[in-house]
Amino acid sequence: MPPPPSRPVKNLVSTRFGTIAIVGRANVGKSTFLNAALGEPLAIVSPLPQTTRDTLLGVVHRDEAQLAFLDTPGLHRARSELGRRMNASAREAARAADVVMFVTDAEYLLEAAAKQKPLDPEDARLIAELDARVPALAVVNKIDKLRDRTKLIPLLDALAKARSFEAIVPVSMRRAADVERLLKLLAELVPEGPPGYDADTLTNRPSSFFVREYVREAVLASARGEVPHAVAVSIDSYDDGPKLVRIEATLHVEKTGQRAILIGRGGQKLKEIGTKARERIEKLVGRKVFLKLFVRVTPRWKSVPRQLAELGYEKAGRDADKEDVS
Ligand SMILES: Nc1nc2c(ncn2[C@@H]2O[C@H](COP(=O)(O)OP(=O)(O)OP(=O)(O)O)[C@@H](O)[C@H]2O)c(=O)[nH]1
Ligand SMILES: [Mg+2]
Repeated sequence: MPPPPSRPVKNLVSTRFGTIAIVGRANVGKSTFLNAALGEPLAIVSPLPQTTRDTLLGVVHRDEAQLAFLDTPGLHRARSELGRRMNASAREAARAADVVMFVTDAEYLLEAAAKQKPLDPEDARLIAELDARVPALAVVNKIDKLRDRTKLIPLLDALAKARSFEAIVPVSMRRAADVERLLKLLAELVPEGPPGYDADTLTNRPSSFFVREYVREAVLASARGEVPHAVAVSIDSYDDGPKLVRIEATLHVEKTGQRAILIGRGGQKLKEIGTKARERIEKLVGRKVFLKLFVRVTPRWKSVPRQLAELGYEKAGRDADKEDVS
């Protein structure tokens, strides 16, 4: 299997290093931040919740610090073993990190205030779960969507009351200056020490992981309703030639109807998904890619532990068996 993607080596020695877990509810913009911080779209992003299913490492190399980000699945009310594993993986990352970056959506604060509540109940629960000894930053994202930003300012106080945060920062992850500001703040919060990764390390996942993710991202962009969440991707073969990478992958769905939707009339939908995914994979591997996709019904794959493991969704952390309450 090819090595994980890397970037050209910059000659620098940072004096600070730490892991930063990016945690929050689904769809708040955690992966958008990771990509902006890295300067490349490594993580998959979509307007649908529960896009990220696995914790993903992305290492940002700066002169002043090396920041090892862990982008995590959005904490949510789990309805399957997959959902429980996703939540467990996010909690595990938060527990192991030097710094936690808690992300929420500005609209959640406004909605809570409209209901006479200080915080969104799921956000409140999530903040309460964070280890009080770990320094944490609160990030209120998507302020670009607000018509009147002044309304948000007094509401930020509710976050300060819920926990001691190093800073509470309203941002738009779509603004480079805001992302830069967060990186500066985080670089000051991580411990002093030598870098934990080589200067060319971007992530620790192999290319095959990103192939699965980019196929899933194409599905998230092309299919509607329950279908995107019913899909898992497995790699059947990966032939790494000097000029061409040949990949065969299977899209697993839960029901026959979902299979028909993904294939589409005359195979049109599957073709559209394949083209989108192929273009994204070609950028990752820097070569031409031949991608062949199959669709298979694998009933209840989200709930059967053996199938989850086969599809790459391992059990994470010591809470993996804990009853989920978030
Ligand atoms: N308007 C606006 N949209 C944003 C901003 N940041 C992220 N988004 C959008 O919000 C949606 C969700 O973003 P993601 O980065 O996938 O969110 P996430 O927190 O990683 O979601 P999960 O992986 O499902 O937990 C995408 O459509 C993003 O383009 C922002 O600052 N402003
Ligand atoms: Mg995500």
